[in-house]
Amino acid sequence: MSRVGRVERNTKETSVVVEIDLDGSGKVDVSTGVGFYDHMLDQLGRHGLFDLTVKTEGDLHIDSHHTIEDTALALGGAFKQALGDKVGIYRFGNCTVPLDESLAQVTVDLSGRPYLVHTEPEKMAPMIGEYDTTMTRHILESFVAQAQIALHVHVPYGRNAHHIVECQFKALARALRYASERDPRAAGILPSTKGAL
Ligand SMILES: [Mn+2]
Repeated sequence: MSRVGRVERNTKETSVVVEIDLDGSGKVDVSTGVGFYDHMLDQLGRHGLFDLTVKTEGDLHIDSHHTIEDTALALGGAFKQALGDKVGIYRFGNCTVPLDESLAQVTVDLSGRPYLVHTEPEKMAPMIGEYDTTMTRHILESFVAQAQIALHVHVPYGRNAHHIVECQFKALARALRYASERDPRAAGILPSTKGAL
């Protein structure tokens, strides 16, 4: 049984296609027109061991906001689709990832309810290439809203903006992988006493 998701999203601001295979091998083909964001989505696929295709054409003549946000929305939707009925998965996952001087701690519950808690250093370079660093929280909000997961992301310390953002995507990738992977002891079992996730 394959666990794949596909979302196509078209508005006057952006056209987005996202495909994800949760049981992939980290094969990534991403192009959003925002170099640093491509680099982050590459981390997500690689460290999540997801096969991930992202094609976004957005209104970059305005700025990168819609392009980044709408891609995150589609990614969240595709991830939720791929999770399917959530039978036999671990459900919870966490990972702490350092990147030189920066540290990210990510905890996830594939709960069916959207909730984000996010903290990162307030002082950070405002831009990384065309990537506005205030967009990281907006990406996580958008992803969480569509994926319907509880996500806690904390960067207790860090100095370099590139490192601060990248360690969050790496830890997110690994936490999502652990939570979505099949638990060999739980085959056929839904990880909820409520009977629904
Ligand atoms: Mn927005």
